[in-house]
Amino acid sequence: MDVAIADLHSVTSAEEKRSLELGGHVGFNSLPCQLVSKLAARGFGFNILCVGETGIGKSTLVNTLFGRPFENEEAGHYEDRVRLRSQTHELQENAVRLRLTVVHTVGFGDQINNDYKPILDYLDAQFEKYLEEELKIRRSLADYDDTRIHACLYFIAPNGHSLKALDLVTMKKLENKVNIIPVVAKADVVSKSDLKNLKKNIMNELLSYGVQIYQFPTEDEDVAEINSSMNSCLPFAVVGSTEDVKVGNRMVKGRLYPWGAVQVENEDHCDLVKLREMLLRVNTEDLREQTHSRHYELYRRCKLEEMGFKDTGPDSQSFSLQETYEAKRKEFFRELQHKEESMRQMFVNKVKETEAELKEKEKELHERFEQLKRVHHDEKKHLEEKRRELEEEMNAFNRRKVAAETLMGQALQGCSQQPLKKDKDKKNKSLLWVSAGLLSLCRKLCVGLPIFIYLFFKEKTKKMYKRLVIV
Ligand SMILES: Nc1nc2c(ncn2[C@@H]2O[C@H](COP(=O)(O)OP(=O)(O)OP(=O)(O)O)[C@@H](O)[C@H]2O)c(=O)[nH]1
Ligand SMILES: [Mg+2]
Repeated sequence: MDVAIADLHSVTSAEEKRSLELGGHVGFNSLPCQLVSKLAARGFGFNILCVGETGIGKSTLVNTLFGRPFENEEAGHYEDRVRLRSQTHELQENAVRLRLTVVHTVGFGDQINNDYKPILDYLDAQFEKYLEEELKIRRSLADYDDTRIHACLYFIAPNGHSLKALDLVTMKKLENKVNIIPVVAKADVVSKSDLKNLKKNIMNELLSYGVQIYQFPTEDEDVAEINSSMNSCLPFAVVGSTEDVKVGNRMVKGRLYPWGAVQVENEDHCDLVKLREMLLRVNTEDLREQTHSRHYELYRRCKLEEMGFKDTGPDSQSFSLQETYEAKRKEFFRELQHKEESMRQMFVNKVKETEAELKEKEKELHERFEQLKRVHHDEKKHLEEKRRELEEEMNAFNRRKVAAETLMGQALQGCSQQPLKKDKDKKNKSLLWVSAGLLSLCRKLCVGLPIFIYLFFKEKTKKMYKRLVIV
């Protein structure tokens, strides 16, 4: 039985597909209608990113495109970095619901460096969110709130001859992440001929730097003609306004000037209608598809390759997810072991180094301690000697003091036995002895004051001695 089925399978696969005529109405021709009604019931999501300098007219243009004012918060020039501000709106046109998300750059062009980095990060973050959902075991992509950006309106300033360096760099960075549609903002501020030259220069520059912008698809013959003519109109020169101005006896959206009115929906005045046509009427689905099949696929491929997944092995054999997972797991464990070993080795080396350092430090401390001990011992010895010397001096001084006191006593005794007429001389003699004793005492006590006392008493003594000699 198994063999028979296998044979049948090989026969049918080998055969060419045959086209068969149906006998009557079956009903599967309603498939597109089923799809349309299903999609219409689910609603559509469309996400637009507006990249442009502060005050270039981003919010006004989006308001003009959708014919209604969305919330608008003006940005200052003092942002410390570029931010992205996102707003989501539920719109309905007849029975079709559209969940429109508009993301604006805030502070773009006000920084010196890397203005595009937050934009790239934002785009990657939306891809990453989608990839995470896709890789989940229980995923619900049908209800998933897709935040991936489908179209990027890149606003180019109307003044100047061409693109700024920042515009070129940013568009080059964004080209593989989003569908770029360049627009010349505030096109009403330049003359028609200047605008023509500006558009030409911009396209030439984009071409020479190889910047890939979104090309309206020309494969589908229904839209091939209009899309190819629109491709030649790029970048669209747009004017935004939500104000109603009176032109003749009609009220139209436009900007009023002393010399006349710029009608935003007049194709002779600007390309706003063309942009709306391309963005919202003809190529919305292609923009969504390109986002998924080109930009997201590229992100997904790079991300999975980065994670080590691949479709084919080294011998060009197809590689199953299971095999990739196993190979990756083994590689991971090998790396882990290798890392563990190297870390262990590093730890051992570090311990050894620290141990050696500590030993060295201990030795130094020991030497220092010994040195201090020696110094302390020497000082102690020195102080001991000093103390002994002082004690000896004190003893000698005491002895001399006692001798002086004895002498003084004897002198006083002798003086009391002399006749009265010699009283004055005896008094002088005893004063001499006292002075001599005091002088010797002072000399031993200190250096400064005794010198003074010594000199004083020396003079006194000399005078008395002279008088004594005379007597
Ligand atoms: N001449 C002219 N002025 C415009 C045009 N579009 C907008 N403006 C004016 O430019 C100013 C800034 O417009 P916004 O739409 O707020 O600019 P923005 O880029 O959203 O500004 P931020 O969000 O603050 O970065 C307003 O005064 C608008 O009226 C235009 O097409 N032509
Ligand atoms: Mg704004």
